[in-house]
Amino acid sequence: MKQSVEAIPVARSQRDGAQADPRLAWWREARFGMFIHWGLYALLAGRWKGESVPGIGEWIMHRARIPVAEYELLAAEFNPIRFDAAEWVSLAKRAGQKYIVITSKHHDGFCLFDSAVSDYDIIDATPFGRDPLRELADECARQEVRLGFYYSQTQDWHHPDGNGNDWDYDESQQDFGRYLETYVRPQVRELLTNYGPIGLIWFDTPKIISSAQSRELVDLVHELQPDCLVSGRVGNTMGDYASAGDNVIPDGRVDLDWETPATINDTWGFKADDHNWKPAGELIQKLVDIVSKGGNYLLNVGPTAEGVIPESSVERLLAVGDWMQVNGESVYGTVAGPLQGLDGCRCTAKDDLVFLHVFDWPSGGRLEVPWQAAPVHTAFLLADDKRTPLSVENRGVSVVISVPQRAPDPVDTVIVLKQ
Ligand code: FHN
Repeated sequence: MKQSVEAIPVARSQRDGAQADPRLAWWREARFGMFIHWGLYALLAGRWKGESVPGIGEWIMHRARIPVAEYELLAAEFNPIRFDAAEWVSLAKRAGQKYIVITSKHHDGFCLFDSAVSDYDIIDATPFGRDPLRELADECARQEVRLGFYYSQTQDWHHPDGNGNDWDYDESQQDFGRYLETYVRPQVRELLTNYGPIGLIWFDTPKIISSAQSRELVDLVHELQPDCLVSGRVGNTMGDYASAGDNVIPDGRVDLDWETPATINDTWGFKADDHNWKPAGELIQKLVDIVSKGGNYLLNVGPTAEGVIPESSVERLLAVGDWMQVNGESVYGTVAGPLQGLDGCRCTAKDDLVFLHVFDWPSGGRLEVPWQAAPVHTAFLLADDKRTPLSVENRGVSVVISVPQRAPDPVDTVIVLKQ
């Protein structure tokens, strides 16, 4: 089934052949990235004044209507002494993730970087005295992982002219244009000037931003770093690639550059009592499902206030990495495969290879899939170093492959087909 392009808020540039844009080549090759939501909310970990606050952790200020003057005090306690950029980047690498996107400023307004236009940043307002984005930028350069910055361009519950805080501010008195001009643009300039080459800026929740304002942000990013990509959530159908909803996987193939941002449990920012961790096998199948439809998977971790990525996330990412170690060829740089809409099976493709991802292993030692293209000459298990050929019967409308009785990999066994 082919998903209509309208099902995803579409970056307009995608409508006119942008899929050939070489600026996205690394991003298309990557297919799998690490999202990091980290900020003062990690200190609260989902609780305010002894009460558990429902909803996603990074929204606690909004959910509990915490006054700016009280929330700000958290900064003095934020001292993530266990933060180790090398460890985070190497975890992403071991998981098979080729890019990292970290919250430079989320909706709570706290800046995880040293900003000249704000004192509400990690250098000026916390005892930590280090700039994590600087350390991550250096480490990503060293370990050859692309780095991107999430930046909340519209919602800012701390800034008097930012959008979204109706408990401290009278929104009718706010000047959003002034906020963009005197705060957002200078900060975007800092992010794109002080940290070396940046892979992408991940704007989010456009809400009230106008078309002209989105356009100006896109232009600013491209003026400062022409190769830096802009997420579709800059708003008003702009940006270099489209974004599906959070944790949303389209029903079928989408012929755009698009990405699904997703959580491992239910929150983005750390929440101590969110234990709803998806099993590693589910994460692998989601990754494959997304890639088989032409998208990227940006999978989130929410480190603690001490700077530690929760062990439950680490374990799962390492398990995904083990699978990628064996099967990465069927993911990196692939496109949506020719077989779509099959139950229990997904399909990716690259050059002259078609990868069948079998989630539900057939009984009886034979796998039959619809096939009307040029006959399949060779089939083998991607995990088989010897590439022992599996016998293949081309039936005109389908192909039948003789397979082991038991699934070699109960999560996803990849069969390579060559015509
Ligand atoms: O409001 C944010 C949310 O906190 C989180 O950052 C996600 C990630 O995609 N984006 C927004 C909701 O869509």
